[in-house]
Amino acid sequence: MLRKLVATAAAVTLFGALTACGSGGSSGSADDTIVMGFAQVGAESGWRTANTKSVQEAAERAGIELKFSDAQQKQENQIKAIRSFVQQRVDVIAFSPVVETGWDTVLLEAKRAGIPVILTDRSIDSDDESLYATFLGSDFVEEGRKAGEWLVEETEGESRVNVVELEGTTGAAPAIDRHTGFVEAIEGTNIEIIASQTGDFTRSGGKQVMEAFLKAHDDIDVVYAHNDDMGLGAIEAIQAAGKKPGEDIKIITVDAVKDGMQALAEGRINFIVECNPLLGDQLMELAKKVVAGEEVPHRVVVEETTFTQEQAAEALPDRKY
Ligand code: GZL
Repeated sequence: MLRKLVATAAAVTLFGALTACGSGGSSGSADDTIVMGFAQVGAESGWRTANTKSVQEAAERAGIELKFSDAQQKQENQIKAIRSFVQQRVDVIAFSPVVETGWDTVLLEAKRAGIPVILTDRSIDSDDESLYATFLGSDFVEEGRKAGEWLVEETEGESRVNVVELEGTTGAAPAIDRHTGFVEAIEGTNIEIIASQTGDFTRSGGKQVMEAFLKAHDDIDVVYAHNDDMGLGAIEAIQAAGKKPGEDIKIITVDAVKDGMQALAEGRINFIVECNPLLGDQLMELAKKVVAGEEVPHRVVVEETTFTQEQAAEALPDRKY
């Protein structure tokens, strides 16, 4: 329902003045197709690739025209994309904020233009909750808790357990919250995080940081990686150091993408907390309601589970991503 400015200068001025006041909604054009601007984080991990595929296929199924941008994990690129969607007068904007802060200005521009915003996957840290209609995504603190609780149970009775942590992108909601939840779960136990560093959610980042951890520490018992990709990179570093991943050094990751589940089933990872990337259909349904001016919950939490090595072997054949 892209607004079609009329041809004459006078009409455009009048029409422009109306829409500039954030009238929102469509210009009543004959074409009722909803146009969504989607500003994706990037293509940094298997999770992200699966998430992009889910959004694109769901838009197709829902008959929603998708304008898609890949920010290559740079906030300035996401901000540019959102500004461009506002200028194109799309009907709704959805995005996964690469980091939690620095969004108020551009989201205020979308609000003033009358274009609703949906946060998907990651959230923002803002005092103004009116800047977005709803946030559809996982509870990352709970994901961190699940990882920590498994380790507490797994290492019951051991005198001391040294953990190195491969953190996600600095400032990103999943990185901040997965750390918070894990620390909560291990509080008061024999488990200690002896080193933490960001691997930026990438396999290469996880490998480089793990190589440095192995050089600096000879008493690493566990790797807690904020996503499978960094955990898979850590496996490469552990093997190169002549140690057995999953045995000499236990590995816990988050996501449960196919490569991670394969390593789990083969014993190179010990436990995975699922983070479901298949948000596309829910996003499109929320978008239709928001564009129609219907009430939607301000927070929609995505359901997900956990996997042990045995459960991974069973689940692998049916995994969609
Ligand atoms: C989590 C998502 C994270 C994944 C990573 O919802 O934002 O970003 O855990 C991805 O794999 O890079």
